[in-house]
Amino acid sequence: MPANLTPQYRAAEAKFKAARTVEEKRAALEEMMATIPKHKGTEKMRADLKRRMARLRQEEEARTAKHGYVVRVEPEGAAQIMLLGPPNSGKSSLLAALTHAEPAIADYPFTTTRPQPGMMPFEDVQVQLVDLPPITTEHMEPWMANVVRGADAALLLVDPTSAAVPEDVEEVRDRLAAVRVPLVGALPEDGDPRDTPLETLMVITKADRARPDDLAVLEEFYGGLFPMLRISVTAHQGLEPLKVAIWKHLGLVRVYSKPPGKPVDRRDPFVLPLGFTVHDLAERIHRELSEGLQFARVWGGKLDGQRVARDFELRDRDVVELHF
Ligand SMILES: Nc1nc2c(ncn2[C@@H]2O[C@H](COP(=O)(O)OP(=O)(O)OP(=O)(O)O)[C@@H](O)[C@H]2O)c(=O)[nH]1
Ligand SMILES: [Mg+2]
Repeated sequence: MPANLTPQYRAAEAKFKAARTVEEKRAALEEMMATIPKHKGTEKMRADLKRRMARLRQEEEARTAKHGYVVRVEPEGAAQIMLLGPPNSGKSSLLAALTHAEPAIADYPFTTTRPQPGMMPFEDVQVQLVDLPPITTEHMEPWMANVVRGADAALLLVDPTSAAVPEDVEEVRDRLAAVRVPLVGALPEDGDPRDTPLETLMVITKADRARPDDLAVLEEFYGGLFPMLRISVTAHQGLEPLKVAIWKHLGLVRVYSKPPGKPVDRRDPFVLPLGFTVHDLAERIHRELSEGLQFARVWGGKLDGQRVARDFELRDRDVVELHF
């Protein structure tokens, strides 16, 4: 669906780009949020705006924190994904299986006490996964809300063999909702503006040990709320489908730029939110030149080098030749 951005939105965006101070940036982002058309076609862009606001808030908090320590995980790669769940649900095991990180894994609860990032290769991009301590009604690290808030998405890990399921999962959702980070299967059309909802995939772990009854309970509880996948780290089941689902869930597109008359560079795609246009890509590449963009040629889908306008919305795996 096309984004159909208004001149008011474009003006606010220009202000954001010109902004130097945090206050100016925040004001411009708020204006962008207020003027962006609210429909399905701008859903990912709105989520992107919220994340930028959340990150700005994190930066401010980090600067102004006087007591205790501030925990922050610098985002890297195409997206940042939080691993959330009750104790022992298999978060660290999944991080170890999908990245080169070597977290502590143990059969007792509360093994993980600090955030640990790792990079997950997926085709030609890298996605950052962040392993986190468990969340329960009695215990949530004080920095958790701040770290989780700026993320692009989350995996909610659930051990179907746990005697506490699904109450232990509800505890995680409740505690995060209480700090205004509700876990959602899909972004709400019009949520509470104070919330930063996190798009969440539910990952049922330990499939090698799960009984059909355990799975039926979870299916009944959460089937309508979250996309659900089953994995087993021990038996190497479901890990490739999980990676594909994570990428799809992010709603990002990979775009390869091609200088006129030269071959395409496929090594290092630009990663953009769905709804970004040829003009947005030009700005990513060189901001000063982007106003001079004449047209672009696109290869991908039905296009084989045809000219497209500046407001052409890019699709995953498009090859783009920009003409200034
Ligand atoms: N059978 C089986 N056991 C698993 C699987 N994944 C993890 N485990 C076991 O479950 C236990 C907990 O795993 P962790 O990865 O430490 O769980 P966690 O969610 O990080 O735990 P905390 O950090 O304490 O919250 C360990 O004994 C793992 O070996 C799996 O796919 N199958
Ligand atoms: Mg752990």
